[in-house]
Amino acid sequence: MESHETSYSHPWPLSHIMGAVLLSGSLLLGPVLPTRAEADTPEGALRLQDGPTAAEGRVEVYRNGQWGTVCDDYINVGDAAAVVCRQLGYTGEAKVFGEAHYGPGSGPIWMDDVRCTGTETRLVDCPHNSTSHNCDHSEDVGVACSAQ
Ligand SMILES: [Ca+2]
Ligand SMILES: [Ca+2]
Repeated sequence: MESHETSYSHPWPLSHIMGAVLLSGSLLLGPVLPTRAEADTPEGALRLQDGPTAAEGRVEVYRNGQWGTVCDDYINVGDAAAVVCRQLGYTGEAKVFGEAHYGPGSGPIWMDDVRCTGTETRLVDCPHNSTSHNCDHSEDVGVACSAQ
């Protein structure tokens, strides 16, 4: 594949480890520190945007203080939908869509070449390229979850 494909081979990119350290620090120190609005949103949080119900929509991930999207490259290789829906608390059937099924997002594309195994706790735990991408928002991933 393209040369940048090798850059994701490390399963724990530094930005991810830093995020985990910052997150655990903020959890420990949270009660004594002044809170900002965005401090309530943990690194790696997900939301579903622009779907017909709250349980489906374009997948957006919170990273580096900003919501961004997920590229559809390789998204069908693993069970990314199951990971997304489980992270959001849905336990039923999960479907994934590429090509901006719920419309294109805006802002950063935080994750490319996402290849979940389906057992990850959070989408950001799935192997992926977090340092570069070759996508645009016409490739934004969408997911449909269901409660049962
Ligand atoms: Ca693509
Ligand atoms: Ca790609």
